[in-house]
Amino acid sequence: MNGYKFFLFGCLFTSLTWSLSLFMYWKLNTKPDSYSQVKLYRRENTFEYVKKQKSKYFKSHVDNSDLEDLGIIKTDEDLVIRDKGYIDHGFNALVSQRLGNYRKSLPDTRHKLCSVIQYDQNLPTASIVICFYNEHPQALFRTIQSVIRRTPKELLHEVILINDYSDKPNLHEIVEQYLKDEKLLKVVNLKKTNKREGLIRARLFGANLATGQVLIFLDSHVEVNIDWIQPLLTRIHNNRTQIIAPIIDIIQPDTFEYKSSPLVRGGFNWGLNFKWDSLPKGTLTTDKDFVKPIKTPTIAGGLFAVNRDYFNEIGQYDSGMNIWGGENLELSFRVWMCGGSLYIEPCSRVGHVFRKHRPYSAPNHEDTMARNSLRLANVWMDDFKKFFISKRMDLLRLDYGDISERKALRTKLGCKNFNWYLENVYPEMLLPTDEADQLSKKLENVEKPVFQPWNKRVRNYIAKFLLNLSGTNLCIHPSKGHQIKHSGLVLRSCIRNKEQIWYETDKEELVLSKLLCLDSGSGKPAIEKCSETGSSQRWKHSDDKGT
Ligand code: LR7
Ligand code: MN
Repeated sequence: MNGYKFFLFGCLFTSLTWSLSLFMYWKLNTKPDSYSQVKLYRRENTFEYVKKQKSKYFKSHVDNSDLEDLGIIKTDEDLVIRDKGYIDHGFNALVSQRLGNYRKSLPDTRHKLCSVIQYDQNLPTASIVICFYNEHPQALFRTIQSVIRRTPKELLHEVILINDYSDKPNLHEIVEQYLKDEKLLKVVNLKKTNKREGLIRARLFGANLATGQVLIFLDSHVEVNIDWIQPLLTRIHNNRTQIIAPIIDIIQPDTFEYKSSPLVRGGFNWGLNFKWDSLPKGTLTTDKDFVKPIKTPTIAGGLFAVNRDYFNEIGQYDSGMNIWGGENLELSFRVWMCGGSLYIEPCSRVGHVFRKHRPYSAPNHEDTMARNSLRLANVWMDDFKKFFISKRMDLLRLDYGDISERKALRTKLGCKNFNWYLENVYPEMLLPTDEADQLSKKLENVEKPVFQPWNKRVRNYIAKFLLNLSGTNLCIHPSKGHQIKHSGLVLRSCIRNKEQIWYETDKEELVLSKLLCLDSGSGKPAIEKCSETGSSQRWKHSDDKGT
């Protein structure tokens, strides 16, 4: 009796294992042509990886897993490459170098529904314009290779590469030789400007050489992801006045890990800095919402696609803008106010290296962001420019050059006014006066507002950070203690505690642990009681995006 039961159980077990193996064999040998199979296809890679790594633990992001060892310092030379790289590029150049000219697999960060979308065969062709200044060679090569290998041939009209008069020795020759060796000179057109122009005029130089139907601008340290171009071209194909940006995924500057970005849209503040805003509540409820284009008041500026004729019709860029900054808001306001529109396409993903700091400055250390912002405020913002100026009284006497041509463009195109833009495109944007009203309303509802004795107004904290000496583990630290007035400042190992966490306020103060303000009054930096008026407590940093 027992033997019989055992036999029956054995038969059942064997047939079950066989059916399961047959099923697995069939699944793993089928190509991923629909979403339900995509996951399995990814798991195939996982299996390969697990085999390769043998005893190593399992990782969810298969494609980033090989990065682990790339940062290991083996020689003194490695150390120099890494540390000099942080200064020259704002990222770990040793990892970038070892990662090489192309990375085969990136995590597919799109929503699952994106991979089943069938795109029109008959899309317009694209000229990709990339300008660079002193870029790290491998970062640039990865940008080019990712474009060439992840763009269907018939859609890639050309890549236009503009060297913005880089002064790194031999960089131009290195790039030229690389393109020759890789036989890329047919697709990639490398040109150099005659002087340092800045990213705005360098892009214009490239755009004016282009002959494809659509222009796509990219920064020189990006990697485009799977099927990145089709969603962009599709939108423009359907409506020539839409400008479309991809979702900008994050390439981490220390490890080069590729991470997905959430769906957000672009906005700005009255300091005329670009910022990301979360989507209005309820926008993302069903799966389908995750693949719909996102209407956006502004774009980040670095990566977008535009119909080439339309780009020329609406006045390209303001060529009077120098080096860096402001052109993204100028383009955004202009497009909306003059009849076009801006969208972010969630199925198009491009990774961008978010650097630790901007590693270059403008000639003569000009604050080009300020100058460019003044130009755009005076051309496009009508009376609302006062809100910018009142935040930046220091700019009142700054010479921002001649803007008559841009004003004439606005008249010629018959554009709507800035009030229309705010009401219709960015109704969430509060005027500083509304902000004050909202704040006092909030205060009315607070029964006993608690004020610190030193604090006559409610401080509005807009950022929180350590002051970290770039490329080191050293942070600014009070010599006597964070609660002690007149305490000087020294460098100590970063420990992220009360003694090191600074808060930036909307009045440009830097407040240590929300208590005492960074002060330069005595000639040496120290922490002092926060005063309402003292200009010795107002601090500016040239890049507030952390890029
Ligand atoms: O003088 C220069 N000449 C250049 O050719 C200075 C820069 N450049 C090149 C540079 O090599 C790079 O390829 O221009 C490109 C952009 O410069 P970055 O990478 O220093 O700019 P960023 O990434 O710090 O800043 C963002 O804002 C800029 C405002 O002028 C531009 O619009 C950038 O394109 C833009 N980048 C992005 O939108 C990527 C996503 C970041 C975010 C948010
Ligand atoms: Mn960039």
